[in-house]
Amino acid sequence: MTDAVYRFNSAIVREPARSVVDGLRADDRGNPTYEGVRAEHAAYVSAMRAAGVEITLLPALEAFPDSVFVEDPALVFPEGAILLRPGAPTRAGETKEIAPTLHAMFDTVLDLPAPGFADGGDVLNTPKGVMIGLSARTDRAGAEALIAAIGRLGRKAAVVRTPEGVLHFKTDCSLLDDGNVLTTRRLAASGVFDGFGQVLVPEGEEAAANALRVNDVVMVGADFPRTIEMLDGLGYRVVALKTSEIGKIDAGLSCMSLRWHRNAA
Ligand code: CIR
Repeated sequence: MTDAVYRFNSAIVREPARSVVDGLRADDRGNPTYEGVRAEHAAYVSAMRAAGVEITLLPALEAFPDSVFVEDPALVFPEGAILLRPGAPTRAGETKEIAPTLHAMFDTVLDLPAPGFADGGDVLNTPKGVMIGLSARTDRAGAEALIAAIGRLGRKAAVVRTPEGVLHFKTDCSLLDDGNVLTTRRLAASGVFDGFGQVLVPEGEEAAANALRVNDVVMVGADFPRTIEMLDGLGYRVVALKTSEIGKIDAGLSCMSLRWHRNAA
């Protein structure tokens, strides 16, 4: 058993589908290439393994362009998994696709009840409790139902706000360690991280806020040199990973895995 919320020994990932070029996005910055996404995904999987995580690799789902972003249709904790109800209609079916894997890997698998919606990208697990950001994908009913489900797993959760126009709560933040978060200025301004040490991403590198602490390393988008230098200077072991292709469809490093610490039976 481990307490640190960034200690992981297991993760589920899914191969990108060729249809990933049609992934959802808020602004058109051009399509990502399938080969580019594949390369970014492969490097991510290698970095996860190097960080000490055992990977369960699921096959691509052509019918779901965004299905490589397995973080959104489910939530996992050492105590059990929760099948979510993604807020984008084109992603709703991803839950059914990942359910059998979760049932095979967890003794406890809960369903988020209708009618609310919640995406895993809106959920940040911290040592002080789980934060659930309201967004265009996660509504009040979904967040409230999720708090109840998380409670059934023995954890506490609270609703917070995602800045206007930001896809997911975690688009703008990530946990660096037990007491510190990496966040954008706009999210920090809401006061949501009062009580945490807050490391602000440099202006112009907002997308770097979706970093990922995994065991002893912090994975950061390679296109954000000032953030990398800053975290390096603060003593974090940074692993830079290319995210420019997945970035075109509003994704970052947390989106590509479901991570947890699996306790020995
Ligand atoms: C979407 O809009 O759903 C995908 N194109 C990106 C999902 C990113 N997921 C995440 O931040 N957890």
